[in-house]
Formats: sequence, C-alpha cells, structure tokens
Amino acid sequence: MIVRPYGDTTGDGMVQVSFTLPVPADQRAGGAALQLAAKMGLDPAMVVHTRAMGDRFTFFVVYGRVSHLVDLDQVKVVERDFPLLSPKEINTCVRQRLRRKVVVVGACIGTDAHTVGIDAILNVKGIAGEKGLEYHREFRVVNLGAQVSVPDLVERARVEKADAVLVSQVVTQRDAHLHNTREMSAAFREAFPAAKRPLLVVGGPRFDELATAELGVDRIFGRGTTPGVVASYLVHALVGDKAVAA
Ligand code: B12
Repeated sequence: MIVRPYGDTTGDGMVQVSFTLPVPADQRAGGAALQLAAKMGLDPAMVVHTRAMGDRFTFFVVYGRVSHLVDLDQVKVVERDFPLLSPKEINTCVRQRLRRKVVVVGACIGTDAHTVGIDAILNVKGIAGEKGLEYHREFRVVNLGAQVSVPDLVERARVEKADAVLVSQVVTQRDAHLHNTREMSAAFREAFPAAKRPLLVVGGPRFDELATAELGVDRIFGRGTTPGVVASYLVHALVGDKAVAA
C-alpha cells in the first residue's frame, strides 16, 4: 500500500523539518535555509520559523512539499513476538517454571547520566500507568543508576547472578550509544561462557530496534517502551510464557 505525507489536505505531500545552520540570523540565513530545503527535495518550501541561537547560529522550521511516496509493504520493524502478560501472570510463570526470582541488573553505562528512562522501566512507579519491574514479587531488581563502567557492570552482574542485564543509553553524540553497547556486549561475551551469559537488553530513544545482531545484544527497546512489555519479554526469553494456571 502506498501513502504520502499529509499537511493541509489528504495526500498533499506536506512535511515539516527543523535544523540549525552555523550562520547569523540575518536575511542570508533564510535564503540558506531555503537552498538546503530545495536540495532536500522540498518544493515549494517556506521558512515558517527562524530563531537566533546566540550570535552565530540560526534555528529554522521549514514547511514544504515532497513528492516521495511511502510503500508500507517495504517497512521493516521489530514486531512483538511474545504475548503481553499481566503482573499476576508474570509472577505465576516465574514461580511455577523458574522456582526462584528473576534477577535483573540495570544501569546507564559510559558517561550517560540520563536515568529517567531506565528508572521508568525498573522502579515501582513505572510509566504510562504501568508499574516498573520492581513491582513484580518474582523479580529482584538491582538498579545501579548513572555512569556505570562496563567492568563494574560485568562484575555486579556476576555477583548478583543476573539473569538479565538492562542497559540504557540516551546520549547519541558521536554514536556513543552504539560504541558503549558494543563494548558492553563484547565484555559480557568475554566474561561469561555462552550458556551462562545473562540476557543483554539495551534501550533508549534513538536505537534502531533491528540492530540486535550488529550490537551483540538479545533485544533492543526504543522510544515509548513500557515496563509491561519488558517484563513480558523477560519472562518469554528466560522462563517461557505458555499459559499457566494462575
Ligand atoms: C532530563 C534530561 C536531562 C537530565 C537527566 C536527568 C536524569 N536523571 O535522567 C540532565 C539535566 C542531567 C541532562 C543532562 C545532559 N543532557 Co539531557 N536531556 C534530558 C531530556 C530533557 C529528557 C530525557 C528524559 O528523561 N526522557 C524521558 C524518558 C522516560 O524517556 P527515555 O529516556 O527515552 O526512556 C524511554 C525509552 O527510550 C526506553 N528506554 C530508555 N532506556 C531504556 C533501557 C532499557 C533497558 C529499556 C528496556 C528501555 C529503555 O524506555 C523509556 C520509557 O519509555 C532530553 C530531551 C528530550 N526531550 O528527550 C535531553 C537530552 C537527552 N540531553 C541531551 C544532552 C546533550 C545532555 C547533556 C550532554 C547536556 C550538557 N551539555 O551538559 C547532559 C549530559 C549529562 C550526562 N552525562 O549524560 C541531548 C542528547 C543529544 C544527543 N543526540 O545525544 C537531549 C536529547 C537534549 C537535546 N535535544 O539536545 N539531561
């Protein structure tokens, strides 16, 4: 099925983009923004917002028409391939099948101090009306917080006998999230024999959920992830999620 973007009327192809150019906010700046928009295929294009960012930079919002089409049949995404379980079903699965608690170790690694995302997944308060993993009686959660080094994470996972390691990466400058994730997955592969390695899960708003093999992790979760999805995945991957008597 083919679709096109929609701004004012269905199928009109209108899109809005924003960017910053390293030029002062004068007449020439607007012209520079339009030149870039034309090269990006926006025709016609309008600068609808201009804001000086200090003396030497200008931020723009440009609204314009593209002629490109989207083929929905060619879209590739990671579809959820496990059932969504309630906290009660999760606890029952773990109790009946594993007969001990699932141990989860979580952290922001490298220099990243953006803990809100991993806290939303792990802490009781959760996000979007769902409680975090800590809420589940059959999960033991160790949240190491911000700026944890990879060697410290590996060591703590060993000490805690982690079933799963959950890592958050929010800062993407110079692809830090990709480098840190590769370093982390390589360190776990070196430190643990394959059969004993904890499940490696990484998350953050700018990851490509399709990149698991490239980054050496078992699963990637992106923007808008909720704790119920993560808990259900962990049960699916570690314990099995076939229906159990509650
Ligand atoms: C709050 C915030 C901060 C706070 C962080 C406080 C804290 N304790 O977390 C403070 C003020 C400390 C901060 C500092 C900085 N920040 Co900041 N920050 C933000 C901000 C405004 C919100 C991030 C957030 O909390 N989102 C809400 C959470 C719930 O969403 P989330 O992280 O995406 O998490 C969800 C999913 O991604 C997923 N998820 C995330 N992690 C994981 C992990 C697992 C295992 C799973 C399953 C799922 C998962 O589930 C979560 C729930 O749905 C963003 C801008 C924005 N609007 O996003 C900038 C932003 C992330 N920060 C940015 C920057 C640049 C910085 C600084 C470098 C600024 C500076 N020059 O000092 C510093 C860096 C500090 C450091 N060492 O990391 C940039 C990053 C740009 C980039 N491309 O990398 C952003 C995007 C702002 C911007 N537009 O420039 N920041």
